[in-house]
Amino acid sequence: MVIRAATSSKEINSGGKIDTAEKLTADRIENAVRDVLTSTQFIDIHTHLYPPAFGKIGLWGIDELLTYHYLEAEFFRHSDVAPERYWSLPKRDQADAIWRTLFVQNTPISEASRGIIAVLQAFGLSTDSTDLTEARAFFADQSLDTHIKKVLQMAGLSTVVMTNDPLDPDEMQVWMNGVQNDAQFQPVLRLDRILCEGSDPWPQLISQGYNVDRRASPVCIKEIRRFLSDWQRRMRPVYMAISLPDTFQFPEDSAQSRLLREAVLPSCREFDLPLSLMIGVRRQVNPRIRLAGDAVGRADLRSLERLCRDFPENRFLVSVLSRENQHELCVYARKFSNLMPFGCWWFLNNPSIVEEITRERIEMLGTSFIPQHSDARVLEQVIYKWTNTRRTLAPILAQSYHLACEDGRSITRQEIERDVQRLFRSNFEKWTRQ
Ligand code: HDL
Ligand code: ZN
Repeated sequence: MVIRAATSSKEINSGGKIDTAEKLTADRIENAVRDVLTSTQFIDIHTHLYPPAFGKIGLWGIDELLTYHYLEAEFFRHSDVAPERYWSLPKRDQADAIWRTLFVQNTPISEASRGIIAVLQAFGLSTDSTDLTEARAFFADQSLDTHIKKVLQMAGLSTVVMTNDPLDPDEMQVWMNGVQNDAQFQPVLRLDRILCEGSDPWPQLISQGYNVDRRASPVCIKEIRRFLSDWQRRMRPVYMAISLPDTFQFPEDSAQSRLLREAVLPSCREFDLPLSLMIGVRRQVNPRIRLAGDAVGRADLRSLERLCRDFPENRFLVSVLSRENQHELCVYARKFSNLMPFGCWWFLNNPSIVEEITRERIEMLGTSFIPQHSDARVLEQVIYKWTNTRRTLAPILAQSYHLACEDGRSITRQEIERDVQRLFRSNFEKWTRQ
């Protein structure tokens, strides 16, 4: 289903233009909401997408779409192919196996499998073929530059925000060689390798000329700040980011905690950048299924409370992975105006849960939050992820306006446009000083 500016529902006045200042009667609110959501270009504030200059790091096309770790997890449930056997297959054979199992032998009714159907439909491709011949021919025929522009236009996106890991060997090379800035792709400095337990960035940092050590000594702290300054200059990120386990505690007596307090937070203040915290992952609960092997755990958000309270000059963009943490995240957002909740992340990005989270956010925060990001890893996923977001949010937003009307406050299209701009653009632009 392709995002198109709705035309029939537009209320055209005698002058042939929409009267956006006109107070909407109740029966016209939902149409106006759908129309504004459809015709507004959003900013996708967290993805794993890349412009052509990043080469193979950027994923696109049917074989990558089908071997998405969300679908691999579902494949292992439906198939008796052992993970080890699956991993030994070439990518095309993996995609064939997933298509056959999830789309031919079973009905694609899960969120992730329906997404593939929506993408095929959006490109006018058959959605019930027994094999991938037609889809592969279509994608093979696309030139990436044009294809990216078309896909972002179909998804109703003006901009996508990347995830850039300065310690990933392939990605580091792209930055070191100097990469052309692409206005539709905004960089983010991702710090998992530095701040996550279990990672061992030190040899690589030392090889890049930084005098660091595992104890996070005062010299090391200074060197990590120099590293952050070098990469801020090279990358010009719109924020710094880290994903954290459900066990995340702050403060605690650890090198990571010292690095966060004495290097990362001061650097964010120095460069006036928000810090994105994505909290609640339980990494590799089933290593056999690799990227699909991560799970979720309820976090102790008192650590977030201490960060927001003790660092009022820092701005925090926060997404939490556990459904059980959502309500308290809203409450914390009411306590701390340097906390911006965003998205229905990963296992939460399903209509039943998106609805619950979005309704409680509107009830407690009005429009002072960022409803969604796609987390897309493969380019064409943004088509279905944003179609789903618009489809799920329209009735929720409309209902909020209906309640306001019933309580005595009428709504104009202009106000709906202002609210949607804020939710999907200006809250982020303001937070990142754009
Ligand atoms: O750490 C992250 O950015 C997460 O979004 C992971 O990439 C996760 O694997 C994912 O793809 N979630 O949608
Ligand atoms: Zn992500």
